[in-house]
Amino acid sequence: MESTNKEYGAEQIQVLEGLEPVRKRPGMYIGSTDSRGLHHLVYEVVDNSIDEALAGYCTSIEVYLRSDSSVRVVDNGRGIPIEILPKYNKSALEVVMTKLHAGGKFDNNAYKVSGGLHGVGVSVVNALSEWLEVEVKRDGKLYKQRYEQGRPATDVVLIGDAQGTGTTVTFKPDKTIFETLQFDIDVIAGRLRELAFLNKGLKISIKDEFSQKEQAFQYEGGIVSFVEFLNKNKNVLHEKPIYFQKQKDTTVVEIAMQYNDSYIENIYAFANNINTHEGGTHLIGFKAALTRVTNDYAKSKAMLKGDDKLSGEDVREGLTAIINIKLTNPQFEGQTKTKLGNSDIKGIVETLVSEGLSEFLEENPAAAKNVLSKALEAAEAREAARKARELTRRKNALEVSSLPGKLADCSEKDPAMSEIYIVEGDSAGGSAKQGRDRKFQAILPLRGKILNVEKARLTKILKNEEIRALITAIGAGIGEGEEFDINKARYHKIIIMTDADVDGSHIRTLLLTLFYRYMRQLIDTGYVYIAQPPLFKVKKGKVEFYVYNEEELTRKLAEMGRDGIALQRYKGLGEMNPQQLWETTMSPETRTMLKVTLEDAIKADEIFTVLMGDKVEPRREFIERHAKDVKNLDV
Ligand code: 0RA
Repeated sequence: MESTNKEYGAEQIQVLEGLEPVRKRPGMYIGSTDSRGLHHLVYEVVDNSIDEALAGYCTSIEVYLRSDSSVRVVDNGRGIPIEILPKYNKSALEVVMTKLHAGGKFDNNAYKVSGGLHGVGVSVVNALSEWLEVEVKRDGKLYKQRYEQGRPATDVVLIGDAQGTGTTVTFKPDKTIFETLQFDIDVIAGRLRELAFLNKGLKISIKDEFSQKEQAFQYEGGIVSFVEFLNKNKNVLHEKPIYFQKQKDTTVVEIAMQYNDSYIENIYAFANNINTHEGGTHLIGFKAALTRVTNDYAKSKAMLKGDDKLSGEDVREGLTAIINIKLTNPQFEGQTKTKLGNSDIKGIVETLVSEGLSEFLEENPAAAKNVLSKALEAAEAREAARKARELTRRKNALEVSSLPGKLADCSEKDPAMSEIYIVEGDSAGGSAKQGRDRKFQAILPLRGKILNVEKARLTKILKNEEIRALITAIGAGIGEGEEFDINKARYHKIIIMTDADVDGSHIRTLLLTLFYRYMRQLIDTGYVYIAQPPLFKVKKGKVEFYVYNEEELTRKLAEMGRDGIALQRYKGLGEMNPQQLWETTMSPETRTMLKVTLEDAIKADEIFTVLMGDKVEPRREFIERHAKDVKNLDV
């Protein structure tokens, strides 16, 4: 911060006291100063407008990404009050913008977004911005104030007359604080769409002023529309989603759910509009109620005999659900502060969901029948799987080594230092085995395509030879809960190496689907990579080098001129000898690899459902829509 400012008055010093800790330790307030923290700034400003919507005064929020890296958020709420607060001898606006946690003092919205990293207040955004301008429309007038690094650069200025009410905040994140100023419109749009679903009727739009890309979200159906959106590419078991909203004291529980014929469980839980990625007491209460009510119903209809029971997993197979709760004093815990901790919420949610579900099942016998027969089928399959697993355990115990025969393991025993290359085909596998550094690189060749796990239940998946080899080689298990233990992973780099053609990309998608659906922690922890073999070898005289994509080739050829150039195109890994494969694709000194990250679970689910599921039309549309990004996509 500047210390040479001559007009350093008492008021400014007070302001500095207010926001200085934020600039000193930004991570404490927004989690981090990387891309994630940067995006948090936008969410924080939008959250303030959402609070106005929750209070019933705001119907529209517009977000603009501008080419100078600034962001503008426009709402039509009441407008931040501008009258002077005697206690501070400043306008309420300036206090809101320059004091930590000042926001909550002026209104009494009980469900205000707060807790964890959320609801830290728009003043935090101000503190971390090179500049911020706020415009307020109130009482027929337009007012404006500008700040620089959190300090007022102007007074609140009356600009002129105005129609309507609202607040516009425009800010440019401070490049001396953030590692990057690059906003990702798709990431922001994902969160805005979520907010539009959670706040029925609210209109939220985003426009990238540079690319002119624009999206708008408004859902009269709220979370019912959310569930329909998530299931749009799936075959549903009942046309109308189950929906209910119930309240106990100050806690409001809203649920929408709909089953489809897949084997996947897709539950998103929110508390006060925050996506609780890490779950928490509301999710536990929901699951407990679902398991109990479904079992009670099955018993009462004589669908279960004796002591037979449906497990939690059985009743959640093919379930898409949104849990949306509003509570006072939310406690957010966990690594990313997205786990709801309030212990009384479990019981409240369990009671209300039990009521809502029982009512639905009694009133909708046809839907109930479809849902129940799916769960009973899942239970049968689970029992068969248990028997199959016991069988393989006994079989494995008889073998000298349980590692697959095709695996050429590395000699290193520390997983953190070890890598495994999953290689398409025996011939490329052979080259990789010869070319590798056997100290820390293991090779597992795959014969042909693995089973499409999107279309099969775990029982069938576990019978697949190639997948079993993968599971035992990686060593961490497969599936949910105790069935998978990331700490048992035998390698911390799992590298998919396939040909740069249609078959190769198909195999890569099959493997990624397996990891995403059944070993997701491998992806979340950042263990999964995609090898980048070269597409071309260019030779001119004595100079020889590899080229990894088409754009690079065009550029190089233009630089060198085309005369006397010998160009070799690699269609498959098999065309490279072991030494070439090592130099271009496997040596840590020279290789480039893509790390697989899937930040947005909703988008990832769509991708895998569409690419590997059995509906043809959405797949064709998806591929046409993404044709530019994804070459060689054949599914
Ligand atoms: C304090 C009090 C009131 C509204 C707001 C803040 C407010 C803040 C933001 C931030 C972005 N948009 C906003 N809209 C409103 C209540 C004002 C009243 O009682 O009239």
